[in-house]
Amino acid sequence: MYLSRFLMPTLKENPAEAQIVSHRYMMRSGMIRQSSAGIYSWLPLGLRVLKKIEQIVREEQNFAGCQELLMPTIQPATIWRESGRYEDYGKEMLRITDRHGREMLYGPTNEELITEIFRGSVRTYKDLPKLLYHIQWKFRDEVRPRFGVMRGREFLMKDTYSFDLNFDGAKKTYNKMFVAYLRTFARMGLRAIPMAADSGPIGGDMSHEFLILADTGESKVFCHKDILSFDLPKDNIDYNEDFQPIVDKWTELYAATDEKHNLNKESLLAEDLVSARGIEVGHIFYFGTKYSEAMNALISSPSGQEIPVEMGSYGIGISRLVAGIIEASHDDDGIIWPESVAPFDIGIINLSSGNESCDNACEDLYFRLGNAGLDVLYDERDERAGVKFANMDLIGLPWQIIAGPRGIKNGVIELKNRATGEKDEMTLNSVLNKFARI
Ligand code: 5CA
Repeated sequence: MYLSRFLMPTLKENPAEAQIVSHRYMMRSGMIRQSSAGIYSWLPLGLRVLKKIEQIVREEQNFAGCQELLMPTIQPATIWRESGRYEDYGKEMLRITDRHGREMLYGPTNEELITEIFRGSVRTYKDLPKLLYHIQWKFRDEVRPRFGVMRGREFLMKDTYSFDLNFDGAKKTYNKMFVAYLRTFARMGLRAIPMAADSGPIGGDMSHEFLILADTGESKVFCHKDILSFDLPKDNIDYNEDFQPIVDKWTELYAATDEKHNLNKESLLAEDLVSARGIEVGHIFYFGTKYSEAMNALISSPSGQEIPVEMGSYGIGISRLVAGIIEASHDDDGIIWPESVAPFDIGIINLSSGNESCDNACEDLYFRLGNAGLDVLYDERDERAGVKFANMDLIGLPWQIIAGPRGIKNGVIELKNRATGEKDEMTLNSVLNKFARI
């Protein structure tokens, strides 16, 4: 992509309304644009990151044995009346009436709709377990939407729903998702800590939130300091394994959000207790037969009895993660994207646009890297070097190729690593060799 053609309305100054660093950098780099309170358009740069995160989540869900489907954003009120949540959900639910006077709503979550799909399609324990998920926009009319996409009203969520014959099966599924979540966040360069949490309006009695620690996080959290250095599940994982030992390891040391915090732990753990702030990037729930009983989602058991199916749900805040990753990875100059979610792999800065040999060398690199399957953003604008450097640092691509007339005369460019700031002089060919292999 040529930068001059790319819609990336950068800002030099921090927007007054942006109180935390991720919101400031997302606005300043032109990733998003507010449409109304808590509702955003995703401009090309922001959408690229959103899609990368979505794809990592999708790959990990598929690998764990989940199947993707897609439910609508608009749901009928009738199914929410069946579960009893229509009134309970209160003002957070956006209610809509269609032209026939039918009550509809913009889904804040999908337990009812998936239960309705399940009861219409699965009747016997022989078809269990089932793990179904979708990646879809949600709407919650939050009292205080804030911090940009961190707490939006409209936001993108991955929500998985599980169906099992009995508690044992449901617990195995819960453990599987627990491990899948550790892996998913690790692929984005994040250490998300599972913590005992309140289940709120989703319900149920077993629930963990996954939080990344950040001073700007909205949740107050407490945990044993050793959890912060636990190894993440290994790369080659077998989802038929029993994950109870991994889950036990992560849950036996104390870790809780504010609502679940046990004050006695403060004196008990003393020096070992870390109290910090965190961003909730995922939340998993086991709620047994709460929805299947209310909505009559029955399956025939091995003994021939009709019993309500055991369920759980598992959410990841995909749009919130974009901001969460920035909170975890930035410096004073801008964002530092982990390679796995970066909007482009490499940025090329042409320090002397219009200089024939510089232009030719940059174009050549641009197309050859592109042909090798890399996503490249090429700054060929007629701008001052300082502006180009500042923009490239702000948008945080992992690698920058800096090409000036003096170097090009000798066949070399400078390769800068955004995270470390290290710069290496390299020949054009060695740059190609380095990246054609990633
Ligand atoms: N149905 C369940 C799980 S599938 C559910 O709705 N869980 S949730 O309420 O905890 O939401 C799942 C995730 O969505 C949260 O962990 C959080 O990362 C994200 N999320 C929730 N509310 C917002 C919001 N207002 N803005 C951005 N992300 C949000």
